Amino acid sequence: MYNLKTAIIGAGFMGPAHTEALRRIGVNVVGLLGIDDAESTRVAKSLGIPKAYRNFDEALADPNVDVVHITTPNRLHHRMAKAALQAGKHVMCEKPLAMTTEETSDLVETARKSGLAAGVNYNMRFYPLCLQAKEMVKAGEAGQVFSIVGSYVQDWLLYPTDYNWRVLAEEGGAVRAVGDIGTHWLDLVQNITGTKVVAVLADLKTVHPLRKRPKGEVETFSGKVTQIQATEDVAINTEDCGSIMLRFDNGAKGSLWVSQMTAGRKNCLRFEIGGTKKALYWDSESPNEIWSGYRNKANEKLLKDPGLAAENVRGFIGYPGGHNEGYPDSFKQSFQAFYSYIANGDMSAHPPFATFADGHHEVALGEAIFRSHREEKWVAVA
Ligand code: SOE
Repeated sequence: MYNLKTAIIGAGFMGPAHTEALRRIGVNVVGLLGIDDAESTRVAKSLGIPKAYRNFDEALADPNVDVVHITTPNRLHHRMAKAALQAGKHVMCEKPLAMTTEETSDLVETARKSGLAAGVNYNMRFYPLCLQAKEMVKAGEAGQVFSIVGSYVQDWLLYPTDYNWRVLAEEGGAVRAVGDIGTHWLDLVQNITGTKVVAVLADLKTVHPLRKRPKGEVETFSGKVTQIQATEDVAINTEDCGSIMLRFDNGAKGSLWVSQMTAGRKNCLRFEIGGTKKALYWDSESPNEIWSGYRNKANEKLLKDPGLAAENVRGFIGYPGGHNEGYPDSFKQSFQAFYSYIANGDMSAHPPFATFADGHHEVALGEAIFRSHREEKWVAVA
């Protein structure tokens, strides 16, 4: 549909998720690179991708490739995103954009100079009712927003025998639960309310300072269903959970609880936005409904339905009301926004997807949260 060809870099949880979403919008995925030859070949074959690259340089040198999706461990994002832009490819990078603000500011600059499209896959923005919440706030339906609270909780790292590259600071960054999932919540609520977090006060906790690392890598979420044989002890210095108080630039106050160890919560992002006219509540485990709370009349529950959505949200809804949409659909819509932007050709327009500048702000937030936790004080976001 877009006449653009794409290479997927990374073959773990995200590489196949990106591939599936791209195919749903008619993008041709021409090649894939995994961690080694065996993984590249196996995953490319299982997804029916024609080319299994042997290394990153080969992917960049492929004249067929217009767009590169980076879905590797975070440690590699900076080097790869920079090289891809310099090779003239548009880049869609998984979150977080990179490990430090030194890296992300370099990427913002590289993207600016390149004149190419550069996005970060903050897919949560693209749940239809999150877009609807944004429209409600923009239209003044909530009144003045003064509180933004919520959580993002999962349970796939509950046991000390649960392991994945994300738990290592050198692979994923100094903050882990914050950098892996808290960052989604922070991007989402700022995008909905049109605000920016300006200061944070964080209190983080590593529940398992020692985890059992299986010999060989473990795919994200797959520890729950895989029998692990041999393991070795590994010291962990990233947080399993924590709370963060927030100050927003419009004067709103807020708080976020983040945890990858809340038993029974599989992948659950919740927000509650308080305004002077109404409150809004949404839960990613029931993504097809959004609650509006009122003081002087009955509360409302709006179901996802293109006929009931704001006009500019309709284009991001793939199915009629009653036909539920969820996680994979949010990838589809995120990429639809990104590829339409490329096809449109005006790189100065403000896109609905998260830009590298947004990704940079998120990493700056992560650094402020880490510093606040270590120094036990409020920290302004640089
Ligand atoms: C693992 O915690 C993870 O896959 C995140 O990395 C994703 O960004 C989130 O969408 C689901 O959980």
